[in-house]
Amino acid sequence: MTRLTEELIKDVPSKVNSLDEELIEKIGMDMREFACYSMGVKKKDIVFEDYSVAIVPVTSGQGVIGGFSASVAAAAESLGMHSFVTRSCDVMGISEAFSSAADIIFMADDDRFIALNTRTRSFADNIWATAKGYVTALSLADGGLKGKRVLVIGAGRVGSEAVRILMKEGASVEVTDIIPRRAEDLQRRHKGVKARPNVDDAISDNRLILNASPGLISGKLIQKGAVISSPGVPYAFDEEGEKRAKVIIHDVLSLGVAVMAAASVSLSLFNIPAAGVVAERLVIE
Ligand code: 2YJ
Repeated sequence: MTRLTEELIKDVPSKVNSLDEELIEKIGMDMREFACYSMGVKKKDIVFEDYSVAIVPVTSGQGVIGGFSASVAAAAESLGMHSFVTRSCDVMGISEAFSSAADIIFMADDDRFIALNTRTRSFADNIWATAKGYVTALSLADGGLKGKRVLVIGAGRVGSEAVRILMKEGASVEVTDIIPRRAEDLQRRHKGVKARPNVDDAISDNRLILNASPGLISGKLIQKGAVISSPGVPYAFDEEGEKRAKVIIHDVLSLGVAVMAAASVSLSLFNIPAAGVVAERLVIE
């Protein structure tokens, strides 16, 4: 998974509020409604304002990313949650979050990004939340996916999870990756998934695309009227691609955080007391 950088997330806090307008235009829902819908709950069932969220900066691996914690805090605030970044990092930060009675603790190292619900002791994982959120957004933007062909670009962790979720939605899934073996692995793992060895051909053959790769996509390959949901960073599209596509849904952080937040809250709504489980395993399946 691509590591975020200070440069990639620098606009998150200032742009997070205008995301609502963009989402309404593209998928017919604002961020709160979208996050709830992704979890299969109604907007009125989650009172985001009741939740206190702590973000703990984590120094392990390549260390703290300037603006990362503040961006997660801004995304949680935009949902109506009360959020704060702990003064300390790591274990000291976690103890600070607990002693401040945070309901949900967000923390990320270079490999995992989780929202840990301190009431239910369960957690939502960013890889799952990103895949779930972007599949949901694609579905909303195109009036459902059942029986439709969708191409997943990138067979990494988000792409693989997206393939699994799309199959459950009843889509007919194609997958492509610059390393063809990875797409073939997914084909082997999921009955009905078709691996496409040539990335460019796969893109130009498909109108519905979920892009979970860090590569740039030439606009020449994009079909007119394409509907694209693109969690991949950096942003993959040029002017021509933007002109040809009907919709491109993309954001570096906030959408994933919103679904993680809704997932953590939904778990307490459903009063599921399980420890250390990824949200979907309980709520969706
Ligand atoms: O606390 C910090 O500032 C850092 N330890 C944050 C690290 C952020 N982690 C990543 O960028 C991982 N690749 C996961 C990010 C998932 C976003 N979709």
